[in-house]
Amino acid sequence: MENITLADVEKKAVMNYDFSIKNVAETILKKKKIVVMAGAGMSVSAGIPDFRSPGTGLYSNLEKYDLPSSTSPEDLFTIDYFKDNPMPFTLRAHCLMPGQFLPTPTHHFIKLLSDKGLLSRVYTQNIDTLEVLAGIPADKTVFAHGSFADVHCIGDERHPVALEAWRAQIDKRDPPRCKECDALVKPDIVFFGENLPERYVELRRTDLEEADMLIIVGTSLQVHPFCSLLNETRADIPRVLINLQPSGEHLGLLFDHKDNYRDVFLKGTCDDQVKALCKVLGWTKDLDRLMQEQKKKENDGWKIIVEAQKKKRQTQPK
Ligand code: CNA
Repeated sequence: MENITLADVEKKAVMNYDFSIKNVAETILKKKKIVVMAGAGMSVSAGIPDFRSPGTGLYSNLEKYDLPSSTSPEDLFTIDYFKDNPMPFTLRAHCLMPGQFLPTPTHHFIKLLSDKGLLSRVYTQNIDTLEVLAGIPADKTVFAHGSFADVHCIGDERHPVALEAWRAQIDKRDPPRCKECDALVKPDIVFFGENLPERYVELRRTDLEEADMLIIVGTSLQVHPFCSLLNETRADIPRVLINLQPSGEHLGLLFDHKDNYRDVFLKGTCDDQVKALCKVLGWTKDLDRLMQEQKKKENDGWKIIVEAQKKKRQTQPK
């Protein structure tokens, strides 16, 4: 896709070389198949640290997991490491247990894109399930790195485990084991060394080829293969990054480069930037309404995730 050469007139048609937030908002309204790529920065204001922000990210704060000095931050999420030493991940899972965090304005903005018929799909690297709590429809969401919304053992049979039973063990800081085969149990989040979910593999190609705009929020674009999605779109669609700092330049996002005709960097927190977008779009009331509705459900997070797991089990028992 990347190497397709566009004529000057086609390049101009993408954004008319106007990379202002006003033009981003106006462009959004002309689209129907927006793909959002999301990362941990989107959930920081919910109280969940990202990985790589210096000082506040998880990788700067690993001391509570009592890891040997030879351990790298990635080890915490590596399947072979987990098999040998499940305790650090158990402590991490306790900190991240769904239900303690609420979706952010950025999650609600994605819900609005969906409500208004503009969202093709959100591909999220996040595992915190806040997309579910924000009410983004399941068919519009791809949890590219899995999520905490379901739990299986890591034995060959992958026995399903009820979320409540798994949580009871995690709350005791006791690495859960399968009642049927004694294998360790873990949420369906993708560890380093594991394959990405089938749904990601099945939908990715068509979604990206058909996308008419890409919005990338809160990600350092360091994790493969997810980050390469941004080069799987057509060459004539705008790509907008909303982040505290530029990312993805190593993958070809051009921003200030003289050849840029389609990449926009909106610098700042995702929440501030989506609120500013909503203002131009005339969606501020809609965003406020979704946030007010959320407040009424603020204690229901865990229940919603448990119910969703039960419903899923009824339709697909394995
Ligand atoms: P990352 O590598 O930690 O990058 C986060 C990016 O977000 C950085 O570029 C930050 O500058 C930026 N950022 C931080 N706060 C904000 C903010 N408020 N507004 C805008 N930008 C901000 O995380 P990635 O998502 O890029 O890396 C992918 C990993 C992170 C995936 O495997 C995830 O599973 C994993 N992760 C997920 C969560 C979660 O589910 N909430 C939390 C931490 C890590």
